[in-house]
Amino acid sequence: MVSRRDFFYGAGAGAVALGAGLVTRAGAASLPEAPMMDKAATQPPLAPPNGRPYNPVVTLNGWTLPWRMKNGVKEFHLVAEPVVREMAPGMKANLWGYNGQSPGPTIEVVEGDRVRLFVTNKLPEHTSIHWHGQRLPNGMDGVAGLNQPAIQPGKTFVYEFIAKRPGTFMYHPHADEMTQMAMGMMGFWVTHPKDPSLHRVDRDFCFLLNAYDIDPGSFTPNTSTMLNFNLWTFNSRVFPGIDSIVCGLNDRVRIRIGNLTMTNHPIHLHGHEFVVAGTDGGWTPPGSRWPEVTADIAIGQMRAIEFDATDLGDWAFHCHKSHHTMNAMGHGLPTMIGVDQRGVLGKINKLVPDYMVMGANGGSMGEMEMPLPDNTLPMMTGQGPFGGVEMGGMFTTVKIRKGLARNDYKDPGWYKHPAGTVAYEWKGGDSAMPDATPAPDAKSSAAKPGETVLKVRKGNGHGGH
Ligand SMILES: [Cu+2]
Repeated sequence: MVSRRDFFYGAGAGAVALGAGLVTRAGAASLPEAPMMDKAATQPPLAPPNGRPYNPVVTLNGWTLPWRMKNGVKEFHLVAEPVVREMAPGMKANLWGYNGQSPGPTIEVVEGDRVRLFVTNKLPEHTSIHWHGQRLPNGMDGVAGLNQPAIQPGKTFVYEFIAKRPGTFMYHPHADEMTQMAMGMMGFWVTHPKDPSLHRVDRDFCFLLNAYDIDPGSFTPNTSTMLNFNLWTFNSRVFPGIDSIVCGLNDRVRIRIGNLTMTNHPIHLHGHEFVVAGTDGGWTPPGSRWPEVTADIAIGQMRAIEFDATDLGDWAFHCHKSHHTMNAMGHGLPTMIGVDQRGVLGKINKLVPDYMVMGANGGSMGEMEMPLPDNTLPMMTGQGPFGGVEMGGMFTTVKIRKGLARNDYKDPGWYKHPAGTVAYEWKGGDSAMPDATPAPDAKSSAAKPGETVLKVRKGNGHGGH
């Protein structure tokens, strides 16, 4: 009998063929290191230290998993384990994830790479990993029971395949799936084209859409929830804990989004049109693209949207379902608009402590000073330069600035609006903006009345195949 330590580290004879997916003892002797991450902040892109060149992605509030090259094979080590994820300052959640965080690290490889992934299970139950969207041998597809035995606690399995198709992918368990996805087990995968001049953009971001049901004041998701999630997240973060997407003026920007929630999300960008340049199945042919400002991302889908960052500012970027831009406590409240409820809250609170009523003039709960249980975020929150943003959940900003260095992803602070370009209170008299003068930052890309501008992608290599 082999002890766990021997199983992981013991060298020796008796190597078994890898095809069955089990670690051989010889293989286990050289298990690659499993880097861990202890921060929820967006990490800088990982420039490939070896292997073939590519233009790395930036994972929003995430990171890319380093690898080692072994005889030309890219080896990664994922550890499935319980993690504590900060969802926003002031709230932490007990989740399950990989290598210290949920979601797990992004895996980046190049089309044609031979990839070997060691997966160690430190969860209290069995798991597996399905490589969502990949072309691979059937026995590497990761459906426990169907394609492989489940990975039992304490065991390490090996997956090995060639990353055949460039594009946008995800990974997640295919074992006790409802529980494990509800606990945050998922990650992003990008296979870059082998010709790095293809599909080239200036900034390439990615994140997953995920959702949790965590009762206010508690730390652990309710894993039996099927629809009524109360925290709608980008990479297991909620606004105002989601980092901004920082872009240089006139950069070509790609944002890759994968949806591992149980509902669809119409993702909306302000101030710019984009095209869907990639889907689950690969790059879209350029002739099939049309401009839009909202892309609905269905359950299990990936979308890569692209746009030219032509207009300076802090542009909202969010799910358009309004209850998905709210944090917990947003459900089950009656509409109180127009109801005179002076004194009602006090009376109700004698019967139901912590009961909250909606304002008579609308929601405006961002401004309400409610005592919240520990480890609970306000429902609609976030301070902007002009006051409360009154958002939560799936909301962030695309910040477009002049003169950013190519690899500068630091938050530049709030946009400083040129004089005369901010909506203002009318107090009589003439407009503060001279008539018929374009705003100083407006590029001449605007359509004349009656004219439709269809933005054609600029530059080389955006053309797909
Ligand atoms: Cu949504």
